[in-house]
Amino acid sequence: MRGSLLLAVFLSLGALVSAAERPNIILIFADDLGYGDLGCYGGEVRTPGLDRLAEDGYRSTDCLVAASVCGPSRAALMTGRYPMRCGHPISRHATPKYAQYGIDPEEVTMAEQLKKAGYATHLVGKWHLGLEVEGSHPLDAGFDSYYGISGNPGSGHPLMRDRAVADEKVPGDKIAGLYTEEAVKLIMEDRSQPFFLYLAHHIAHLPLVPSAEFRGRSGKDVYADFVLELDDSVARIRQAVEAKGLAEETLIVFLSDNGPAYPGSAAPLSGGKYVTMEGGMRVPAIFHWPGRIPRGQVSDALITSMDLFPLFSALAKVPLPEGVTLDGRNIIELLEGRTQESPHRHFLYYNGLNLQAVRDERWKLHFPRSLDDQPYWAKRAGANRKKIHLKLEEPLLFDLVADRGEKRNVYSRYPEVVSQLNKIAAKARLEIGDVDQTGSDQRPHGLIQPNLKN
Ligand SMILES: [Ca+2]
Repeated sequence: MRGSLLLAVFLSLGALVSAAERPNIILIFADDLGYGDLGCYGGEVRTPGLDRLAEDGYRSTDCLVAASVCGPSRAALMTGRYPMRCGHPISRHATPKYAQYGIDPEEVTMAEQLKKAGYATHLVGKWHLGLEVEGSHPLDAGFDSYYGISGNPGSGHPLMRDRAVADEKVPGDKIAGLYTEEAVKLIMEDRSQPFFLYLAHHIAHLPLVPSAEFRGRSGKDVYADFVLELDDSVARIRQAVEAKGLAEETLIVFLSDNGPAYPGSAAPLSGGKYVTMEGGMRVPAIFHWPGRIPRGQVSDALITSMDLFPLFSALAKVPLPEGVTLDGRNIIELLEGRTQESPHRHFLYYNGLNLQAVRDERWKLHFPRSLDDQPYWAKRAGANRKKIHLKLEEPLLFDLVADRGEKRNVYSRYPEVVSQLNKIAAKARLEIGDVDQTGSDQRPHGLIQPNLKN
C-alpha cells in the first residue's frame, strides 16, 4: 500500500517535471531533397532559413538514410531499424499488392516511445507507411493526431484529419502552407507536457507545385522555388518555437528521406533517388537546440536517420524496447561536441531486398547486381539520369574520403579492405537477409498480408 502510494507520488512528480527535463522534439522530414540542394550544402540558391538553422547548430556532411525511396526510409526512421529488419524494405505503392504493405503493428515507433514519457505526439504531413492497412494508421502507431496525406500529392490520396477525410482534392500548391499552419498551431498550444511534432513535407517530391507566393522567388527554376517554400516553412516553425519561448528546450531536426529525383542536385555525390550511390542515401541533416547543441558545428562523422530513435528515447528518458535489435545509436555526444567519433563501424546499403553495398567510415564496396535483383522502382524507365550502377557485373571499391563522388574504382588495389567489407556483408546477409536469402533477425516483408507475394 505504502509502496503504491509512494509510486503514485513519484509518478505525479514525474509528470510535473517532465516538461522541463525532457525537450520538445520537432522532426522535419523533407521528401526527395538532394544533398546539394541547400545553400549550406553548396547549392546554387541560398536557403536562408535552413542555412541559419545549420549555422546555429550542428550540420552533418555524412548522414545516411536506410533506403533511397520514401517508404522504407520512413520505416527505418520510425523504428531505428533497417527496413529489412523491421519488415518494410518495399515501398508502399498504389498497386493492389503493394498497397497492402504497412508498418507492422508489432514494431515500436518513435512516437510510441515518446508517448511512454508522456509526450503529446503529432504527425503533420506524409505518412506513407500503410494508411489503409489495419493497424498501420498513424493513430495506431503512437500519434495522438494526424493531419496529412498518406501518399504523394496527385496520387489520389485525400487530405486526412485523424481518421476522417478533411479534403478530397486539396490543390497541390496549397499543401505546404496548410502543413506549416497546422504545425505552428500545434507549437503555440498551451500544454503541460513536452511534445513531439513530426512534420513530413512533400517538398521536393514531384509534382513541383510551389504556391503562388513562391513561384519565381528563386530566380532559377520551379524546383528551386519549391525548395524555398520548404525553407520558409522551417523558418516559420523556428519562429513559432522562439515566439512561444521554447527555443532552449526544443530540439529541431531537419533531414531528407532520400536523394533527389530529377531535377534536384546531389552534388558533389553521384547518383540520386532509387539507387545506392551516396547521392541516393546521403542527405542534408541539421540539428538545432540552443540549450544543448553548440552552434557552428560541421561534422563528417557517419550518422544515420536510424539514430534518431535511440537519441529521442534517451532525451525522453525512455528505456529502449527489450528484445529489439536497433541499428541506430544515440548520437547526443556528437551533437554536443563531446566527441568527433561516429558510433558506427559500418553501414549497409539495401535497395529493396538486395544488399548492394557496405561501407565503413572510409571505404565503400559495391556488389555485383542484376536488374532482376531490383525492386519495381529501379526497373522503371524514366528521365532520371541519376539511376547509375543499377546493374553491375563487377564489384567496385571507392575511397569516400578522397572520392566521395564514387568515380574512381580502386578495387584491385586494396584486397584487404575488400576482404574486411565482404565479411561485414556476409554477416549482414545471415542476420537481415538478401534478395535470395532470409536472415535470422528479419521480419518477413508483407507479413500483414502474407498471401500477397511480390
Ligand atoms: Ca522520398
